[in-house]
Amino acid sequence: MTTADEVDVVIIGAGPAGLVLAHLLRARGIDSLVLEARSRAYVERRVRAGVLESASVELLRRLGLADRLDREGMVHDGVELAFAGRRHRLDFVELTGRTITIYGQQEVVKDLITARSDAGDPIVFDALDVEIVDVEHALVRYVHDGRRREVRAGLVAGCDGSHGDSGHAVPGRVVMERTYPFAWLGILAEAPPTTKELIYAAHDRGFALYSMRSPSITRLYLQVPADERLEAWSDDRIWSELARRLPTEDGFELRTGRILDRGITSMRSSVATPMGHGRLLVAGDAAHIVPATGAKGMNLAIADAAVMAPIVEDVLRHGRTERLADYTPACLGRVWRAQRFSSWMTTMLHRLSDDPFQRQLQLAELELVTTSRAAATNLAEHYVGLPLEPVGR
Ligand code: FAS
Ligand code: PHB
Repeated sequence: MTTADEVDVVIIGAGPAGLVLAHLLRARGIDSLVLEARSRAYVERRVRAGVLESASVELLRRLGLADRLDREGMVHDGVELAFAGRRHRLDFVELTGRTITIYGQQEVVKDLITARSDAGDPIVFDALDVEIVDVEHALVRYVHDGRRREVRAGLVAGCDGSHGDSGHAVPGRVVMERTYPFAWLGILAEAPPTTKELIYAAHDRGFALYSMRSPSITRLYLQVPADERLEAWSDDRIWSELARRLPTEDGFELRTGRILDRGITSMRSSVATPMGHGRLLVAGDAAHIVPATGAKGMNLAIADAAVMAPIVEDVLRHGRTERLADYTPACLGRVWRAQRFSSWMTTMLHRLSDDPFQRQLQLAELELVTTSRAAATNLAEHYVGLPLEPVGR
């Protein structure tokens, strides 16, 4: 039994890209149907990113979606780089006049889902077998509660992440990618942060990142081999390796606690173009992946949505279908700037090999960004994020 529905836009995926797009479209009087493969409980507890760029925070504020973020988010004026046993602070406010906000991705997702539900707008959770039947005419099928459903739309937004299928509906899509020979083991711990800001540690043993989520919760990462298994890391081994890599010699205190969540995330970069075809536009991780070192993934997803929304309005409300061709070029400038920054941060901070020459180059790079104002400004500008207007190209 198939039940047909009609909607302006079908959005596949209820992550940051899909949910921000849904709210941006609503603000333009454009209705949408969000189809999410997982349950609400699953997407709201999935621990992922933690850093919101200033432009992302401002966009959420403009949408009236930042009340809890403004109450609970942790505003950071800078970041520390630790290497050769010492910590070096980069002052974002002094260098760029802007800040970042630490607020878990799952909290952003919760806020956006709650706001959408309160507005009575539909999100279909547990939507299975989502299929873009006709990309030229925006026809989508899916199964929900055992019933086959069909939706006709003006446009489809593929926001289904790095494992989603929507990008495969783009004929002749070119995927450029690189993988790194390591991954991140990440934990969420019931242990109060002992510093005000994040610490990126480039230790001889490997990279470590000291982050946080609240005054009682820390988020920590360790570089591990690309094929590492979580079972190989007991709690004790995780904490002792973090203590060896983080700058304890320089007065930093690592507090341990109950590990609430743990996982291994691959480190890879990819860009798939074009970011759309026919009546399909693709956003976020479904179009591009960045290594988490630059804290860009979630912010790029939000930026794609900000680019897409006015194009959707021009197409659906003003019949300007030529604007569909503007989407990919309007996103790619920012995407490649984020790829460059994330790749540079990743190769500067991680143990790449046993080659002493390479290690000396890394240390020279780290000394440069912590002593040269020009180099520090370049890092800070990309870390706090570029303004949401289209970038370059
Ligand atoms: P998302 O993956 O967030 O959302 C896609 C949604 O689509 C998901 O809810 C998924 O269930 C749904 N979906 C998938 N296939 C579907 C289908 N066929 N039908 C319907 N729905 C479907 N970035 C950082 O900046 N910092 C980090 O520390 C960081 N850590 C990460 C850890 C992990 C384990 C992962 C996987 C990613 C991490 N990222 C991090 C990157 C991450 O934050 C992404 O950049 C961000 O989630 C991108 O948002 P979306 O593009 O919305 O994709
Ligand atoms: C996080 O807090 O999850 C986080 C922070 C900075 C990064 C990556 C992840 O670069």
